[in-house]
Amino acid sequence: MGLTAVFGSGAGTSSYEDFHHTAFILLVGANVAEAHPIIFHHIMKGVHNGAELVVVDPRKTLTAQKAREHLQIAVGSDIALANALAHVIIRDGLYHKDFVNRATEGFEEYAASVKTWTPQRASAITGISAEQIESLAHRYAQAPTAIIGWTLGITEHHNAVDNVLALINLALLCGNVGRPGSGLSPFRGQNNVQGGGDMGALPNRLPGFQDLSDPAVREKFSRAWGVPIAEQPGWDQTRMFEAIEHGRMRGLYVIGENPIQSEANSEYVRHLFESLNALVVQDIFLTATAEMADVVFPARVSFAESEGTYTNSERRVQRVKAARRAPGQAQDDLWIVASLARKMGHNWRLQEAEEVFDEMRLLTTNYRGMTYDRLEKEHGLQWPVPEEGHPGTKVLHERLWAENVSQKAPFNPVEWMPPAEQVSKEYPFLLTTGRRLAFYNTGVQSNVYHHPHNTGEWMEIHPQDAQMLGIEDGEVIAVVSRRGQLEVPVRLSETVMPGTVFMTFHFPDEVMTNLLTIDATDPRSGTAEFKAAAVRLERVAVVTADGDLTSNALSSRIRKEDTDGHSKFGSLPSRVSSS
Ligand SMILES: Nc1nc2c(c(=O)[nH]1)N[C@H]1C(S)=C(S)[C@@H](COP(=O)(O)OP(=O)(O)OC[C@H]3O[C@@H](n4cnc5c(=O)[nH]c(N)nc54)[C@H](O)[C@@H]3O)O[C@H]1N2
Ligand SMILES: Nc1nc2c(c(=O)[nH]1)N[C@H]1C(S)=C(S)[C@@H](COP(=O)(O)OP(=O)(O)OC[C@H]3O[C@@H](n4cnc5c(=O)[nH]c(N)nc54)[C@H](O)[C@@H]3O)O[C@H]1N2
Ligand SMILES: [Mo]
Repeated sequence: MGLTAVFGSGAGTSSYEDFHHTAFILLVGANVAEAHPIIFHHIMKGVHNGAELVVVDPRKTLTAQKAREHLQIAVGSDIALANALAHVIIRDGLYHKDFVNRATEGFEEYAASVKTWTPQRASAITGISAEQIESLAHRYAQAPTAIIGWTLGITEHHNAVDNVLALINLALLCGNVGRPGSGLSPFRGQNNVQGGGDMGALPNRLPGFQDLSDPAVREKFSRAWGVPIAEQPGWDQTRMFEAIEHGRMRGLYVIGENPIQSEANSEYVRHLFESLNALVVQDIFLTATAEMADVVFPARVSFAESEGTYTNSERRVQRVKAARRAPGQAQDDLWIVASLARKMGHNWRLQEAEEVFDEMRLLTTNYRGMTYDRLEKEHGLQWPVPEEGHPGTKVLHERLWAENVSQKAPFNPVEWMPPAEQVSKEYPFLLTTGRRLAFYNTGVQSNVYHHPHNTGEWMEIHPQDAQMLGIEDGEVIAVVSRRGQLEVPVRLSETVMPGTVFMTFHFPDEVMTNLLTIDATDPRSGTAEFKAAAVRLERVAVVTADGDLTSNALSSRIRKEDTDGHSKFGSLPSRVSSS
């Protein structure tokens, strides 16, 4: 949303290769070492070549440990930091005046908006010293080239779009976009998030990010598909959930997601799903969501058995080939969707992946010059590739450096807002959630094998906080938020700061983290604030065999048998009624 608002397309502007020769890499809310190891490899190559790496993260992550400087920022305060950096850069005249005049608009208003954002003011909010802010501002502005990379520490907040705009403003200010070695780089979560967007899996866009509100675009697709294209955008997930709540949506078809465990405030999500007339789930595993479904479509063909393409974070469309044949009569997602359409009376042919790709080429300029043959020979191509002779595009928005810039990039002044939920006497800790290297999202795909590091969920808590609460390393404690509660073993760790605790959401069958998280969403992007929920921690007293009250100290994971029957642990009963 942020990138589209400023540049007209929602994609990272630079290439992995830009990390190799940039002077400065600023990572904000991104644990690249654990969540994007391939990209991290490119970043470390840059560091090896002399790039300065600065990491802004509330936790001392593996990524932060590799940085020249780690700024341990308070959760949800990134706009305060970005505005203060801009304040210093403008105050000291270090911004790229030529670029700002030529390629941007709204500078005066933006400069006025950061006027009050002194490093002192930001320091009080972020917990980062004013000196560190001054110094970072100077180093970022004076670096000949610089890339800002970010992920969920920025985008999983109730003011996610503002968070992103604050970072874009900084890059515009210093001319750090649209040229080699400089750029704005959101790392895509899954292997094909970018590809999903490219295909038009967004409520207000058609394939190639073409705008649904443009009559010419609708006309084009309407002719190609032989059906009228509705003018009004569809619903994003937040809107759908609202519609279910109000009885305006009665059926849901879920493909390749496990929302009952991955959505924030999962007790509420479960309640919504139970109220549906029809829930259809299409997955390669029988997930907790599938267990609730009226109908399950087994998509038994996995990535390793499929043909197609993936688009990665640098817009590179890459050919994937089936490495093995799918078992028995297993069918892939494309076949299932097409067959369903046929049952519904539409005359869809059962197509091969390449035919779908060729249709994409026909209807979108970004893909026009790509063929399966080229993708294979040239190790993927970066869109836009407007015609067959085109080599692909490494750097987006080079037009901003032209003599006469036709479409200027606007500054968007943004104000800091605290997380939706503040700590209070009753809920004195801020819980932030995220990932660990050896596990994947809700664990459906990563918990099926046994791994020596598979110790289950634990909560990271600073030793100082643990001492204050009288909690020992390995002890199982209760965690309570306004939405739910659960029990989890703790690990004392200085990777978090006092007052902040960290959990993953990788083991929902045992520890259902999303019972705690808050479903406050950004009204524009629809993303929930997974990164900030106020919680209270309580010792769990148990009665021992001889009648004593002791704390329940367990160093191993909570076993499934211990938690079965407690709905709060997320072992979900099947649906009561499916009428
Ligand atoms: N191993 C592994 N890799 C994965 C995944 C996985 O499950 N496992 N999932 C994939 C997916 S879907 C995604 S979207 C990506 C996500 O990739 P990342 O976004 O890198 O992963 P997270 O751990 O969710 O969060 C990143 C960091 O944000 C920090 N953070 C939290 N709150 C704030 C804040 O307010 N400000 C700042 N500056 N930082 C904050 C956290 O401490 C954390 O280190 O990973 C992908 N890669
Ligand atoms: N607390 C907390 N919650 C979070 C987050 C967080 O940081 N903290 N992060 C959020 C983010 S960024 C994300 S992306 C979501 C992820 O949430 P989900 O996408 O719901 O989680 P996954 O476990 O990745 O589920 C993917 C499903 O797709 C299935 N699948 C895999 N391949 C195929 C296939 O080829 N075809 C079909 N049909 N199915 C397939 C898998 O079996 C699995 O069930 O979680 C969100 N939830
Ligand atoms: Mo994600």
